[in-house]
Parts: sequence; C-alpha cells; structure tokens
Amino acid sequence: MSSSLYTFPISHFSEKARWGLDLANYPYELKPLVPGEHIKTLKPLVNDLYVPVLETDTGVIQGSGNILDLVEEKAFGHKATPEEKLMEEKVDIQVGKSLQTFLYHFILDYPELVGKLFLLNPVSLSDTVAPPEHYDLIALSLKRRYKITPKNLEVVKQSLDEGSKELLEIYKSRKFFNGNSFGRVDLTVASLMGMLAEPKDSPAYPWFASVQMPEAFLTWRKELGLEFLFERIREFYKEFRTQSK
Ligand SMILES: N[C@@H](CCC(=O)N[C@@H](CS)C(=O)NCC(=O)O)C(=O)O
Repeated sequence: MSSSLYTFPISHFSEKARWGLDLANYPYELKPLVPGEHIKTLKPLVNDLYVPVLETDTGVIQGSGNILDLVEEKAFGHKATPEEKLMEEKVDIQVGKSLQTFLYHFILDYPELVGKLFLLNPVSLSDTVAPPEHYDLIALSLKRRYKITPKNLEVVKQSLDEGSKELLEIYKSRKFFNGNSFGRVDLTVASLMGMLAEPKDSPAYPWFASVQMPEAFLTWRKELGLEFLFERIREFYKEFRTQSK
C-alpha cells in the first residue's frame, strides 16, 4: 500500500505537510476531503478529527510538524536545529492558528463563498455555487472550533502582530531563517501565510482565485503591512514549491 495524505484543499497546515512530502519526493496519494465530511473518513484513523493525516504502511501520522519530522532530512538535507523547531512551533501558533480564526471570522457570513472554498475541485470566479448543506451547523461548529469571539479575536490579533513583526525583522535581515538554506521555518511561514500572500504556485491558489474575498478581509490584509513578507513567500513558492500532484 502506498501512503495517503488526507487534506482539505484550502488547509494551510495540510499545505505545510504536503510541501514537505513533495520536497522530499515522498510517494503518496493525495486524498482531499470536504470539511465536515472529513469526520467519517478520519474516524477510523485518528481520535482528533483534523487534517493533515498521513496513513502509511507502518502507522498513521497526524499533524504537519509530525509529518515533516518523517521527511525533514530528505526535504532539507539535514535535521532542523532546536532553534528552528522552536520557531516553527511559534509560527504554527502565532500565525497558523491566528489566521484560521481570522479567515473564518471574515468569511462565515458568506455561505456561497465558503461553499466554493470547500469544493474538492475549484471552479471559476464567475461560477455560482450553493452553500454547503447544513451551513448553519457548519458555521456554528467552525465558530466554536476556531474560537471566533470578540475577545479571542483581540487575543489572536495581538499574537499575529507579535509573530509577524518578529518574522519581518528576521526576513529583512536574511533570506532564510537559518541563514543558509530553505528550511522548516521558511516552509512553515510560507505555507501558513500563503492564504494572505496568494502565491500562484500554491496548490490552493485556484480556490482563493475562485472567490471575491470580502472587502473587510482585503482592508485588514492591507493594514497588516506585511507586503515585504508576502513577497518573500511568493519567492519561496517560485523557487522551492515542487508539486508532485
Ligand atoms: N497543529 C495542527 C493543526 C491542524 C489544523 O488546524 N487543521 C485544520 C485545517 S487547517 C483542521 O483540520 N480543522 C478541522 C477541525 O479541526 O475540525 C497541525 O500542525 O497540523
């Protein structure tokens, strides 16, 4: 049996795992799932029902960092230093988790837009798509899962501001986090912030290009003042995002 990687098409943590596997030339079958419907597929495999999940001959690995652990030497040519691992964990939380909360905060009031982002195959900007079935329930569970409350939005705003300020300083001083070569931190920053930088070489690009994001999201993204970082992310994608599927 070859390995299977379970993902959501627009999931940034899935992209982090998938990019690592592609960089390492690790053979796997891509199994994209529709959020909500993922529950019945993942239930026999894992207790906590989130993606990415890699099912291999020898076991199941869940979570982007654990999946990167499997391939890091092939993907990057060496094991990450403790400093890199620490920074990756920080970026996962300050950027990855915060952006989940913000993204759904901005889009949940637009069921058709969410419907398009949840499709297994992207459509075009001019296509109209029905909201996902039982949308009210889905919206409620996403609100809970990503803690979309005014209080938590303040908390994640601060976390994202702190994290991105630090990243801006780092990337203004050097091209790669470790100073030498494309590594785990660079891949993590690029995949987790891809939804903002919109690199054309990202597998999720056709989904984000299929929707008109709400004005409030666009204004918020601009006011983050992270264009320098977005440009570096687009460079990383151009130079290092080899895609096997
Ligand atoms: N720490 C995990 C986070 C994974 C995660 O948050 N996955 C999201 C998609 S980006 C998910 O599956 N959400 C559905 C859910 O949690 O019910 C990782 O690094 O993989």
